[in-house]
Amino acid sequence: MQSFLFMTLGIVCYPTFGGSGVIATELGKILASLGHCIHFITYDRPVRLDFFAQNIYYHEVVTPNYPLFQYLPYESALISKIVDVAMHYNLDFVHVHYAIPHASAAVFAKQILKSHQIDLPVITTLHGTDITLVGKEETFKTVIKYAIEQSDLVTSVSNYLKQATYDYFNVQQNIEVIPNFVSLERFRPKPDIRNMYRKLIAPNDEKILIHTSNFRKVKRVHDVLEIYLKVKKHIPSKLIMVGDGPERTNLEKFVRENQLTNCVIFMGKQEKVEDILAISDVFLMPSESESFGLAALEAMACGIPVVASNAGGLPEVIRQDFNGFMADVGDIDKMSEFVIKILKEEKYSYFSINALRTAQNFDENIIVKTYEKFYSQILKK
Ligand code: GMT
Repeated sequence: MQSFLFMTLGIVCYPTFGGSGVIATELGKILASLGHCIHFITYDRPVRLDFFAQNIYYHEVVTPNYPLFQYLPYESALISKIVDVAMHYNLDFVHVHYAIPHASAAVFAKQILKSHQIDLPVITTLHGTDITLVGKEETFKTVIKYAIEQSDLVTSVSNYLKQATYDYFNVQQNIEVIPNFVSLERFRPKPDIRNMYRKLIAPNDEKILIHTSNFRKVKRVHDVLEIYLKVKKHIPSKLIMVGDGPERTNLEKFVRENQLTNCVIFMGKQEKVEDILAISDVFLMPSESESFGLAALEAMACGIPVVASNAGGLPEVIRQDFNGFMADVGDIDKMSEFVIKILKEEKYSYFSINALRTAQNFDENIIVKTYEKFYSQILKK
């Protein structure tokens, strides 16, 4: 990949396992490897920033406590940090991921910098729940709309999310769709890992279903268990649950009540998801809403077909009866039928190969190039 001009940029993101933080961190890492200078600004080391390399800096946002504060003023601390980094490291622009509070903080920082005769262009990437859940809260609406309109450039991760943003916020702003991406080097079929570890989970050659998420309501994790229960009646199988979150206790209760403790494995948060995907057969994503579905894309890159709901941006990633299947949100019967269909020996490799092919369209090397080109609009202005 050829870089025409080296840029110095700030990246503001959530440092967690969530998709927006993962995309922001991977984007920064690749841009740094291309020679650009990246300043991560966030409250903790991003989980995917597991090493430090040339051209990568990390600025921690610390929010001091004070007895008067019922809630810590993180946004104010973030604004100050963006101003500080922009001034001292001569940022060409800041790229913020997730509207709240990152876009609004960056817009405020831009205004402060203007009073010092410094121009800091703001690029905002909308990821999903910042529009479809948090964004729907009346309390945040005014701020999100303003932050989007005052950003210099805005991207969204799917056509669905772009339209949802226009529908909810009626924003006067051009929104460029740049989809999520995946490292095909990291997420790929791994026959050696599969041979070595599969039998630990499935000693009798059972099929393995997998779900990864933050176990929030929006993910409909209970549907995952219900789908599995139905599949298990027809096909000897196991279910791996990767991640953690508010629904976990209820899920574990369900597993115990249904005598599934030997069949459903809760693995908690995992850094090397790619190795767990490598031993799995079908990925489940029955979400209520999903702007893109990065976890599904990562599964596909490992050759794992997906059964999902046809919500949000998922139809932009999953093709019916090609790399997986989709059904209406909550249609557990259909989703379990689809899993059984995929697992039929004679059909499985068709879905698996198509999943791999689909993932190639979202190769990080292609999509990061798109971001790089997009950034150049700012520098030309
Ligand atoms: O899915 C989550 O709850 C995490 C969330 C986030 O903001 O980190 O993910 C959103 O952004 C991802 C990266 O762009 C998308 O792939 C996910 O589809 C999106 N999640 C939802 O829309 C629910």
